[in-house]
This record gives sequence, C-alpha cells and structure tokens, in this order.
Amino acid sequence: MLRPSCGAEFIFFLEEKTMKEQLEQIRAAAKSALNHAGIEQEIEDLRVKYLGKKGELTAILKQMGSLSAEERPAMGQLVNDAKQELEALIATRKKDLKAAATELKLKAERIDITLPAKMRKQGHLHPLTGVTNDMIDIFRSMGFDVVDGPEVETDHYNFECLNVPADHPARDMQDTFYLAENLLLRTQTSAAQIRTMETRKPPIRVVCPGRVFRADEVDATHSPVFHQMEGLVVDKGITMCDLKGVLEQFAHEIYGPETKVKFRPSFFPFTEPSVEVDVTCSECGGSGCRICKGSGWIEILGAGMVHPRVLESCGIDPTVYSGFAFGIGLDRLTTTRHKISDIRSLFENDQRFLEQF
Ligand code: 2NL
Repeated sequence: MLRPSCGAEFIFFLEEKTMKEQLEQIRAAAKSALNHAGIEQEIEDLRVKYLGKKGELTAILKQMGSLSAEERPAMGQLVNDAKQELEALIATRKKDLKAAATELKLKAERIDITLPAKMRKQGHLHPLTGVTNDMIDIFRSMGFDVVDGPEVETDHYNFECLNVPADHPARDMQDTFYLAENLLLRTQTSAAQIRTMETRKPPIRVVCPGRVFRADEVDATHSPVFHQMEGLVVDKGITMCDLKGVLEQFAHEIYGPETKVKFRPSFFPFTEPSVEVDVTCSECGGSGCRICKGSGWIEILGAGMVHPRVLESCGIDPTVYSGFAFGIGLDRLTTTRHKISDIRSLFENDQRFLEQF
C-alpha cells in the first residue's frame, strides 16, 4: 500500500514493497521448481540457484543495506523464514527423490527367485585321469611321493642310465621318436625316477605317472602315445619281498581282495631279477574267458630289483643300497575297468564317448 506523504518515505515504501514482492516471487518460484524437479541433481541445482552464494535469495539479503534500521529486522525475518522454508523443502524433496530412485531401482533389479536356475554344465575327469588318481591314492597310502619329469628326454636319461645297451632294439629309430641326435620323446617315465635318484638321498619311494611315446602302428590296442605309472623304492635292505608285498597290496586294492597275483620270471635291462605280474581275470574270476583269452590270467605290470648298474649310474652305492621298480600301463587298466574296446577312443576327445564315464 502506498503512503505518498513524503518523497523519501515514498521511495522507502516502494522499495520495501518491491523487496517483499521480490521475495514472495522468488519463494513461490523456488517452491514450484522444487516441487516439479524429478531428480536429485535438479534439486541441488535449484539450491545453488536460490540459496547459493550468488543465489537469488542471497541477493535479496545483500539488498538489506538499503533498508532503514527499523524495517531491517522485519525484512530480515521474512528472508530468513523463506530461507528456512526452502532449506526444509530441499531436504524433504531430496529425501523423497532418493527414496523414489531406490524404489525404482529395486523394482527394475528385482529377482524372480521362482525362475528355474541356469544349470551349469559340470564336466568330469577323463577316465584315464580317474584311474591314475586312484592309483596315486593307493601308492600314497603306502608312503610314495609323486614325481614328474619332462616328456622330451635325452638319450642319457631315457636309455644310458637304465642300462639299455646301444644296440638294444628299443633304441632304434623304428621304435623311438627322435627329435635330434640325442633328444627323444621318452619311452617310459623311468627318466623322472633317474633324476629323482640323482637329487634325493635314499630312502626313496616315488611313483611317476605320465605320457610316454613309442613309434607303434595304431590299432585297437596300440597307440604311439600312451600312459604309464612307474614306481621306485630304494633303501638299505630292500628285497624282492618288499616288491611282492607292495605290488600284491596294489593289485588287491585295484581289483579286489579276492584277486590272486602271480609273479613270473622275465627280463628287463634295468632290473635283475625281473618279473611280470599277472592277476586273475576280473571278468571271469580265473575260469577263462574272451578277455583273458581263456587263460584266466591278465598281465598287469613289469617289475624287478633295480639293476646295480642303474643305481651306480645315479651315484647310489649298490653295495649299500638296493631297490625295486615297476612299470604299469595305465591305458589298458582304464579300458578293462570301463569295458572300452578300443584304446584310441581314450585319445580322440569325442564328447559323446567321454560323457559316458
Ligand atoms: C615294463 C614295465 C618296468 C621299470 C619299469 C625301472 C625304473 C628305474 C630303475 C629300474 Cl629308475 N626300473 N622301471 C622296471 C621294471 C619294469 O616297466 O613292462 N617295461 C617295459
């Protein structure tokens, strides 16, 4: 309301009115904008716009200097009220928008726990690995360690140290894959055990499973790549009795306690004396069938007392120490256990075949 009594008053009241109006305008605009804002950032932008250092309400406060001392407190009160109201509104709007955003996110990310789960396809061990692990368990329980060695070996470790003479047919190019003059694919895992004898002191009890190679023609029972587990025990006073005890225990654990075990004399350059070990056929129990070709027996491994020359070549004194060693083919053990008729199916990686085990 205008009170045109004097010029100065007139201006004063005009300015007061304008400031009040301005304040109301700003307050209304800010409230409306705050109530219409859809996201938290907008609220923050509005806070800066109205209440920030260069904000519109702050600008009003700065104009207070132009008011008279009597009018200043009332106007100050009004501005403060507006400021408090807007601050409170900003806080609730921020809270509401945050809650709404969370609600929306929860709805969008809601998981339907009644949906059927995506089944993860579970693989399993290759039958050969299963058999190998079982054998490792058996020998571990008898105190053996597992050792590993390179598949590419030298003539020295694969043949020389094992007392295999230079003119032995196994050393022929026909039977062994040579990579260079003195470098070859190992024909048995013995080399790993030779390396063990060089690096460890007796007592030594190790088994050595692994892939071995021979230049064989491929058929249902032969493959140029096959698998073997060799074992070696070296200590003072080791005899053929230890060999028999360990191998009988092994056979009983693999084939069952009713299995009979037979030791036949044989020959290997690296053992003396040497034996071949047969077990009663697990298919017919010893009465004779197609599997054992009517004999009732199945040959499972070769073994013997480590040849003194082999011990010597590894720096072990054969007058103080003795030992026994054995070699077991893993592929045939696997094919007979799972009634697999062709060794080649172990290496073809055909899932339709492997899924059956
Ligand atoms: C087979 C059975 C055999 C060994 C392997 C061996 C290893 C060392 C010393 C002496 Cl380090 N022997 N291994 C012994 C006997 C048999 O394998 O039928 N091999 C042709």
